[in-house]
Amino acid sequence: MIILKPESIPSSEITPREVYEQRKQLRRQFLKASAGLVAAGIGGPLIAAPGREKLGNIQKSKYDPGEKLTAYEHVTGYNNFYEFGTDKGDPARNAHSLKTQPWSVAIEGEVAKPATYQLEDLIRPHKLQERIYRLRCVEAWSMVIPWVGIPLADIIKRVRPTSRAKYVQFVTLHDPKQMPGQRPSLLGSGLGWPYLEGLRMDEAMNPLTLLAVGVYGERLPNQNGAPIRLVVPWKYGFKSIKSIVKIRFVEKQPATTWKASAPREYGFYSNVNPNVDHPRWSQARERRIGEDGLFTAKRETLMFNGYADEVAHMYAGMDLKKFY
Ligand SMILES: Nc1nc2c(c(=O)[nH]1)N[C@H]1C(S)=C(S)[C@@H](COP(=O)(O)O)O[C@H]1N2
Ligand SMILES: [Mo]
Repeated sequence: MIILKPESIPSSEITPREVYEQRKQLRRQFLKASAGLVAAGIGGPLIAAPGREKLGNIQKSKYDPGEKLTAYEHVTGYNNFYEFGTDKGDPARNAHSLKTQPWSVAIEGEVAKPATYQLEDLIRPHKLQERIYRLRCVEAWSMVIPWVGIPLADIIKRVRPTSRAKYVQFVTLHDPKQMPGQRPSLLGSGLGWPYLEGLRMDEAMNPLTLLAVGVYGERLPNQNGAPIRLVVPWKYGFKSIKSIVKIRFVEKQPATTWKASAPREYGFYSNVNPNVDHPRWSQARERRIGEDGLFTAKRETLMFNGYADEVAHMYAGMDLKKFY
């Protein structure tokens, strides 16, 4: 278990108005969450209903774009998690069948000590951080999400990859009994299972890359990839693989699900790039979930989703039209 201590989100002494408003909004979400628990007859600050469990001891981080947070209902109600169906509402409806406790994560391949860790053992030595990141889906919508997690780099340093480790592959749980979207079906997504993702070692070690265990100060709801998922904010959302059971260090660029399914449309890198269109649509603009109305202007998509200062150096000299 991650040790749980109730904690409200403190506001720093002086914050720009927008950030302050956002803090207020975040606090309201917390109050709403606790009200829900009391209404459910569970009450008490330490205990939460299944799927609504506060995480304690969360360190604030500098990662905060200062934009309005996407409402909790959208973050947890509008999801892509094809293991539970292809409609945006399917994961929230269906992911209750995922059993997230106990959960173990295998660390394999080119590492000093390959081992299978109980999730708690993987997480416990590290301090949880809140990081507010933009998430830009390849489908041209975006959100601003307050994740809770630990930098992937911290875990990688602990498991000590060998010098042959050039890439990291991530694997989602494969269990059609728990994941209806993995059962053969005419209405299925057509994706192969398990869902696979990968990063180059420098991308995996980049300080922005997060292993998330929570959102909005609470343990991840199943539909968001409980109990542990990746968040790579400068890449299209599909790189942020959910419900991870295996992290494998490898020499060669590993297979990834979307590239395997449509290599002309999805590449290994999948960096958010307004200048490289998807073959079937433009990537220049995006719709911010929750602010759409008939007259709401779409937002310009930013190079590397706005994280160029932190990540552009990793792609210096690469033709990003070729390495999409
Ligand atoms: N295992 C798995 N991980 C996945 C997906 C999926 O279908 N299966 N969808 C991806 C896509 S396309 C997006 S946009 C993000 C969405 O994360 P969220 O629902 O927490 O916003 O998860 C990504 N991770
Ligand atoms: Mo996505």
